[in-house]
Amino acid sequence: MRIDIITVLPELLKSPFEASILKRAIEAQLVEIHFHNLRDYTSDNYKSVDDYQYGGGAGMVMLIEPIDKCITKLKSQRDYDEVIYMTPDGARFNQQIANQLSLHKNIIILCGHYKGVDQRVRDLFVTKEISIGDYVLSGGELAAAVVCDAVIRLIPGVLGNETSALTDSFQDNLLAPPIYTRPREYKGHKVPEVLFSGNFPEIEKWREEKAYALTKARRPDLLSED
Ligand code: 6GU
Repeated sequence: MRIDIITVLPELLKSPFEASILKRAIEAQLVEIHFHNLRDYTSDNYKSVDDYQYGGGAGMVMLIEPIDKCITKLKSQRDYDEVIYMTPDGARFNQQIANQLSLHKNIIILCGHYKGVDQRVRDLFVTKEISIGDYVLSGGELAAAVVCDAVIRLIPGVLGNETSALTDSFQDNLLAPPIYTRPREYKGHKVPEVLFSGNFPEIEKWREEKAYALTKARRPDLLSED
């Protein structure tokens, strides 16, 4: 998979890809990340990427021209499955969207900044708009890093144990059950006995019951989703 990220702040985005699982995924060539600084696509001496909005009102708007130049150049080099715009008014990101995105070959992620982009960018280039939750960040960069992390870990081979993404919270619309490791007893607090039974159907049943009870208590909304 190849991900091209268009941003005015590439430095804000780099570090999440330089550690742990994402770093290893890149080293193993399971994913390629390319950053594109919008300022490299400007046409005036000031390297403007934004301007005041027509009609008046607070906040700057990202210009269409540098974005057009960058996207058009990328599209001339390969086909893209999606051009994703990160924006607080996009569709709320979830595991299902992460699963879908992980199947793609090439995607572009455009990070919004200031008030956002000129509407014509959305009308002409963007195929999917994503928000990571109901709060406003100062830019789409951190949200893009969140989406990339969630997607990349789903690419086959990225996680050591292939099954471990399948047992994540949300994969079956259930939160994950409690997990334990040694010691068996810590300051009087014991690990549930069933986990030592060696009876795997019994252990699986316990985990399912715990996952269901936890989901019912914390996220009943997940149980009513299809
Ligand atoms: Cl994608 N961008 C911004 N600026 N704020 C957000 C967001 C995105 N998702 C949640 N809040």
